[in-house]
Amino acid sequence: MYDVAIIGAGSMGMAAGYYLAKENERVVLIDAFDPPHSEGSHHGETRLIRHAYGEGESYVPMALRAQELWHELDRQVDEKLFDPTGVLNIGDKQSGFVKNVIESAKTHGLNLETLTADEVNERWEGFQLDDHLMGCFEPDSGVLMSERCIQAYRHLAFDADAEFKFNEQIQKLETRDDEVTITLSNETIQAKKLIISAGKGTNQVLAHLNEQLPLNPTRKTFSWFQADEELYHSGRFPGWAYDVDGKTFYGFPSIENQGVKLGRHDSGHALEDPMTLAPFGHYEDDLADVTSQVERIFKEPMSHDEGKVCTYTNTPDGHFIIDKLPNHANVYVACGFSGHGFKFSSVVGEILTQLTLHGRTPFNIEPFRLSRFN
Ligand code: PYC
Repeated sequence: MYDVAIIGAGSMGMAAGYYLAKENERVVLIDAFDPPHSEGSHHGETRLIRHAYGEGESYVPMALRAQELWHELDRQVDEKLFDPTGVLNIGDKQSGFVKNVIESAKTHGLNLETLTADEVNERWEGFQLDDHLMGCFEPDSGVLMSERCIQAYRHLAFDADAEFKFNEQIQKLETRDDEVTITLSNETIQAKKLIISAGKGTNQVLAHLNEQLPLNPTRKTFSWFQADEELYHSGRFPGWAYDVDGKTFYGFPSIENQGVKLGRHDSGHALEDPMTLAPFGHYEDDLADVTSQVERIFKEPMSHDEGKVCTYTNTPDGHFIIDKLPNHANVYVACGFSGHGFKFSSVVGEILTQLTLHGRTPFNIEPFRLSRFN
């Protein structure tokens, strides 16, 4: 009998697997693929970590703890996991995102520099922001190497005796008061507690328990552009988030000569079958969205190099779900990260560890409760 089974060993699940195994829990991680992989929400090499949080000031304590845990993880492995590029939050004065960034910094005493468009363009010559925009620069945040982070947690979890069942589909799932039974293709697993962190596949897992959550898997794209390394390399150019006229984008400097990466955060195509994604280029806006953004904010022309697709698992309000599943003892769900969750996966792993071990966490997870959808 395992202490904890985790279904979905992507960002959140792999981190939880490591922190639980480190606490000497007997842990099994189950995944439909072999993580890190490109079927979840952690591929594409990089993710931003932002501290002054445009989605709401209540995320800040989690963002700061997540950053501490990423630094700790970085020290435990040979490869670099975090690049301290800083992040520039761009918007007009009406942008709710930028207002939240400023509010977050004030409330939590974060390092934040507020700059006019001219000041931004002067400091980072690769930008050409319009006059009506402003930038809020967080020098302490930056870029996470997302696939390497999952790989690092995987190694550490393995070393701490976590067991892996990868490339496995759930055939059957049953919960009883003090026990969960999971049937895979060739074996049946029993555990005292269960964490479901299956990303876009969460409702497919929950269907075995006759449960469903308000999750809307959405097809998203991101692209790399060839850029002048002199202006756009990560020692010189920051990560950035952009909220103007209701359109939101995010982007990265060129890291390890890979070119500039960016994607559109809002919009996207709703997925009827979350397991089937049309390839990049299938829709006209796959390329049009990013090329128009490149022309809008960068000084230098850039040519499109490569595009990829991924899935956001969106909730109706864009906020996460981290909670106990009602009607099932000892089952926790962490899902609906709505395209801005990766940076938190270290701390979500810690929170899931606290919840499964003690039934509570010192972090405020009230905004992430399922009861908000009642
Ligand atoms: O939340 O910073 C973010 C982000 C980057 C890419 C998608 N979301």
